[in-house]
Amino acid sequence: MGYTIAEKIIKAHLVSGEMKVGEEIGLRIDQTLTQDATGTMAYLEFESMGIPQVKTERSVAYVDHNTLQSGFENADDHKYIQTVAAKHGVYFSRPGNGICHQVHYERFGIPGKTLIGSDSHTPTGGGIGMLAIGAGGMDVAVAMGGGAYHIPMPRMIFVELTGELRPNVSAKDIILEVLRMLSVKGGVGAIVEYGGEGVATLSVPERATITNMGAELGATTSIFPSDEVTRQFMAAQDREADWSPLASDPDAEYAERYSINLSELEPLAACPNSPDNVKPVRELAGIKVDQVAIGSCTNSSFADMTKTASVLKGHKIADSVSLGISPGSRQVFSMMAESGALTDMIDAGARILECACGPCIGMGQAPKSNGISLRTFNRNFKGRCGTMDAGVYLVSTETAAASALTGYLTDPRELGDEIKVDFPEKYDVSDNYYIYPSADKKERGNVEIIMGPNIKPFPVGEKLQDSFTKKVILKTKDNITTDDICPSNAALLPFRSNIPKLSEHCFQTIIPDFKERAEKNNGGIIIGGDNYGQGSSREHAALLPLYLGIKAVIAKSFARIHKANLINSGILPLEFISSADYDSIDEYDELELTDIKESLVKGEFIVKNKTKNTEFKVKFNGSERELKILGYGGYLSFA
Ligand code: MIC
Ligand code: SF4
Repeated sequence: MGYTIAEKIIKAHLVSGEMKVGEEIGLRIDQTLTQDATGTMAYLEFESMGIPQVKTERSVAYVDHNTLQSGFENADDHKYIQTVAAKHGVYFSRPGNGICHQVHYERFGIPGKTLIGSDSHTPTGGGIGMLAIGAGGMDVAVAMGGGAYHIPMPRMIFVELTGELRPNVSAKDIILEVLRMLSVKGGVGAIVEYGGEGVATLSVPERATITNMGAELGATTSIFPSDEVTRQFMAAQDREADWSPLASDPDAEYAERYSINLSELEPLAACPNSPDNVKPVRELAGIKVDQVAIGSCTNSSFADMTKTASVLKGHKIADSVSLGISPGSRQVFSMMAESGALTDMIDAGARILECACGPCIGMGQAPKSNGISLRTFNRNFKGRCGTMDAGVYLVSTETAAASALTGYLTDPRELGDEIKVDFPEKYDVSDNYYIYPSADKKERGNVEIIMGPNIKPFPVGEKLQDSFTKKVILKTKDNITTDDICPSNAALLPFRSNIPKLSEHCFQTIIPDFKERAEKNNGGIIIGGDNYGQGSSREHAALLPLYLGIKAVIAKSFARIHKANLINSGILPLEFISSADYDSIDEYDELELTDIKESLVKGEFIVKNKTKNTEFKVKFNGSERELKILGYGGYLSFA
């Protein structure tokens, strides 16, 4: 039997386990990336392991999320990351250099290598043929220290692309179509591979748009072959020597197969408040738009910026619209200046923002009350833009730019002309925004780590108790996001290094008093629905509940990264066997768990609902390694 692309990379990096779907495998990790919002925790964790130098081929620390610096907190975090990187052999990408995923595939991504990053959109690197996976900070810290990264062996999904995109339909519409077909749960436990004749018609940045938003499918990662298009892109980035071809075998087997005829696709939009709530723009045409935001790691390449500029050139944006544009990287920004694209945008009335995540993570540019915001981003969860009652639509660059001119949600095919871009033969490559670690290890060792007062120690779990009785202090519905558990916006992002402060806002998008409930009841248990913890990789979504005394989350199912983060924090992630049991529980019911250690080994627990005087079964679906981590009360006590 032949291998898929991902299976080939996994096989070449396998350090433990068997490649059987669902069984835990350990992978050797070639590269890691962190960003600042998850990076401070990851480096604090790395430091607590006492390993002097990172052991990967390349580890990069990006600063791209918290660049607003509304107080000293962000700047302190940046300094900490800069110094900790210099000390331990990590490449530092300064604020202003761009969004980690965009910069990483431009500068460091290598086909066939493994990459894990403390950010859920790390799979962007799949656009260049890497096995790139989002993880919690602790797992990235372990990989930096040379440890394996563990995941359940994913099943393989194949998406065949046939035909060719018609004018003004784009890669974003392809991934929105996949989301429409598979939903935000459809990729859970899977790797999505793209193939077919349509692949050769897509550039690396377009492929990266698709693999980026594979995170919204819940997929472990997504990947494209490394082919002639990849070679040309890497040559244009002065990195041809890093290129090698990579394709699946003709007889590779996939658990699921889908096919998309690119010639039949039309512009699509994900409507509020979920990336899989997808409709044709044609059906939404005419919705009045207050804000348009172009950028984020999904659509901020030079091609996206050139398309935007060509739509705006010689026009004025609608009076009712505020248009914000954030280029993805210094390279993109510099080339926009060089090519005149920047002038076209400014002349049309656009607001040019820093090369950073910016509005995508609520760092500024919140829309007005009840505002309608069109964004080329990847997530439209309620409140994420900074305005709770805003309606956010996720669209392609073409749709966003066209709508900025008309003031209404507009199908870009109505513009008439084809928005065409030529891919540059040479990208502008410069290292001026990087600080490379000293080649002299002794010199690295002498670097003083600077830590501001906002950086507080992270909580560490207690050894697992064999029984406990706790109240259900929150019962949630399906698809709860880590943005719900640990909200992020301009006011809260500065506190990513300060768990006690951040814990005041735990679950704030759902209830105002989670912390009080936890304090009054001496911690507790959370009941969740399906796909609990989808979205961002932020391990804060496990650390805040840990800090507040949460002992277990019992859900219908978990999102992969969040489940790993709960285990690393020593919180039990248990799953309902029958959804009727989920229905039978009410908030403040008192649940008793006994014989915990034995039940973990068996994989099955009996939970007593003392309030209702009933019993029900739940399961623990985890590896022996995870069982041990839970036994010790989290990864740090286990290691
Ligand atoms: C996101 O897009 O939600 C983030 C912000 O990039 C997160 C990371 C974080 O919360 O710091 C992610 O996707 O993992
Ligand atoms: Fe940054 Fe948004 Fe991408 Fe997350 S999704 S890395 S916040 S640009």
